[in-house]
Amino acid sequence: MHIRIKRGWEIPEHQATPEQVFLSRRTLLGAGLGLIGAGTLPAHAQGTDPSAALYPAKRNPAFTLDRPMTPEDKASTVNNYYEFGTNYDVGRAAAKLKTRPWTVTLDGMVEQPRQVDIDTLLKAMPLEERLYRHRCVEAWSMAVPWTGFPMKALVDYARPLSGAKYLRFETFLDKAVAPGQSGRFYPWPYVEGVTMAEATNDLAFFVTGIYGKPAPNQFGAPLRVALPWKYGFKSAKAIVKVTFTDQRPKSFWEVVQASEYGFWANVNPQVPHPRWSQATEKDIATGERRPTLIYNGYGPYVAGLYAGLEKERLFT
Ligand SMILES: Nc1nc2c(c(=O)[nH]1)N[C@H]1C(S)=C(S)[C@@H](COP(=O)(O)O)O[C@H]1N2
Ligand SMILES: [Mo]
Repeated sequence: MHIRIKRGWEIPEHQATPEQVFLSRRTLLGAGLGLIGAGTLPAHAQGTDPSAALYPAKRNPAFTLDRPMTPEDKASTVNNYYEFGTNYDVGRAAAKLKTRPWTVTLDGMVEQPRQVDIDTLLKAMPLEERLYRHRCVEAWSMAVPWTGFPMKALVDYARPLSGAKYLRFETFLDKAVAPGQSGRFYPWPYVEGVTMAEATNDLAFFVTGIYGKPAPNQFGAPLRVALPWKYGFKSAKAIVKVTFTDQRPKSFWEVVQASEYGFWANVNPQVPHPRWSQATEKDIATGERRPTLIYNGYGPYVAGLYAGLEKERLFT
């Protein structure tokens, strides 16, 4: 039986948060909380980011939200980035990462392995803005305007061979700049991966910016992944290499604790983490709890990707 489910863009207009409401909420929140200072200024704020002129990119209206956008000051001060510390306040530490020059290697099962400078890549990719929800496996969530390009555009650019089944993402490795990478317990560098079918789905996105500007370092500049139907740990930051392979990549958290963090990691409120429930999530801006949605609300786009894979641990 075919059940027609409403897509994200079919949400009635009155349920979307208009920009003005967002802006006034932000002012209120800012006034109420006493904003945290800018700290170390990232490259874009100093006007030194060579990609600054590419922003803001045109918003793709297909991707709408069912909740208010998270104010910039909140999203910028609640981040997960173990390379720079295990708390959520990593902005200052992450600002030390030099994001220029930055080379991205595209290798493995491709017609011709190559290395591309981030600014060359940015000019070759169709930049757009998308409003996406983000759901961390630790049961917090936000909703932000990412700028970036469809993952499919990079797949086409890389020209994979027909035998390639997965993309493997690798984060930079530099202990001198990232104190967390000296911790021997962890299998650095951070690695993540998706299937080719997932990567070429409409929702899979590479992020280069946020809030209409190049992304500050704590968000994973200059290149990170956004897979909004999966738990946040799948969205690797500061990527230096994308490898096309026929072997399923073993991701960072899977190596650390496979019983808790698997390859698929699709959001599902009915499948608890071994140590906590996933039924609800906490909004990082308001502290409000709301019910978690299957595939983080993106089921109409992605549920079909998993047909025939029911025996896999799709939700861990
Ligand atoms: N390289 C790297 N990527 C990472 C992480 C990390 O520690 N290192 N944390 C992940 C987790 S658990 C989450 S929830 C998101 C957080 O993204 P945000 O800080 O932009 O909200 O980044 C993901 N990507
Ligand atoms: Mo997370």
